[in-house]
Amino acid sequence: MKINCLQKIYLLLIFLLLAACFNLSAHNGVLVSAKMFLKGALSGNGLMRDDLRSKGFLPSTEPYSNLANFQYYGDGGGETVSNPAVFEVTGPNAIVDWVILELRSPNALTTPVATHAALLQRDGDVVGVDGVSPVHFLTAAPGQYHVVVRHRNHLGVMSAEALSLSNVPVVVDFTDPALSLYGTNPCANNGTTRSLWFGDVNRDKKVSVQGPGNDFLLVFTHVLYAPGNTSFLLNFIAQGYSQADTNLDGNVIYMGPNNDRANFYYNVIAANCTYLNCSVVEQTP
Ligand SMILES: [Ca+2]
Ligand SMILES: [Ca+2]
Ligand SMILES: [Ca+2]
Repeated sequence: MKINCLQKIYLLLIFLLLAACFNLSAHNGVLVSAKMFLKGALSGNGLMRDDLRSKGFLPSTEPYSNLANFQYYGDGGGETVSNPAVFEVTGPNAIVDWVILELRSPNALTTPVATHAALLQRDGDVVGVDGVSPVHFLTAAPGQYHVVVRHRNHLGVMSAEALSLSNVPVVVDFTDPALSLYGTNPCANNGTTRSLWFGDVNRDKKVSVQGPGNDFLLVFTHVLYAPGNTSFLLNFIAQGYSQADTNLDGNVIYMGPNNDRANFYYNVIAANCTYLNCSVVEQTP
C-alpha cells in the first residue's frame, strides 16, 4: 500500500503525540554533577595530582568490583573507558582516579539505591566514562536522594540533606564547606575547601595508625613484601596501582621523601584525636 504525503504528515504527528505522552524523548534517570577533593592527592596548587594517569597505571575498567568490602547497587559496576583519549587529557581536567558516586533514599539510608563508578578530574569534577559528562544513574527514578562520594582508600562522605534529583543535572559540591554533610567531623578542612580523609588502606571505614590491622602497618608490609624487594628493604619503592599508595603518586613508600605513612599523622591531628590509637571513622551510615 502506498501512502501519500498528507498521510505521512498525519503519521508523523501521531508519533510525536505518542512520544510526548510516553515521555520517549526525555532523558531518563538521574544526573549528578558532583565535585570532590581527595586529601591524599591534593597538591599545593589546589589541584589533585594525576600521576596514576601519567604513569599509565589507571585501569580502563573500574577497580571497585575487585575490592573486598565493596558492593554495587542499581545498574552500577563494570564502567569502562573505551576511548583511550580520555586518559590522554592533561591540565585541570586530567583524570586522577576512579571514584564512587551513590544515591541513598532518606527512607533507607544504609542501603544505596544506586552506585556508580566515575572518573575524578584534577579540579574535582566527578564525570562519567567519557571524561566530561555528569554521572548518569539510568535506572534511578527522579526523586529525593542523599548523595555519597567514596574512594578506594579515602573515607566516604554523604550530604546531610536529601537533594531533589532528576534528569536535569544538579551540582553537589563536596569541596564547598557550605554543603552540609552527614555525621561529625566527616572530612578534612583545608580553609576554604574540604577534602576526603585519606589512608584507609584496608577499606574498613577507619583510618588507624595503631592497633591490629592498622593502615599504617599495611604500608609497611606492602613495601616489605613487594615483588622485587628481595632484600626486604624498608626504603624500597613499590610502583603501581595500589591501595597502599595513600597520596596517589603511583609509588608506595614507607621510608624516605614522599612516603605514604607520614601524612597519616595529619589525619589523627586534624581530626582532633588525643591519642595515636584513635581512628578517624567514616561517617556515612
Ligand atoms: Ca573540570
Ligand atoms: Ca582502615
Ligand atoms: Ca604514594
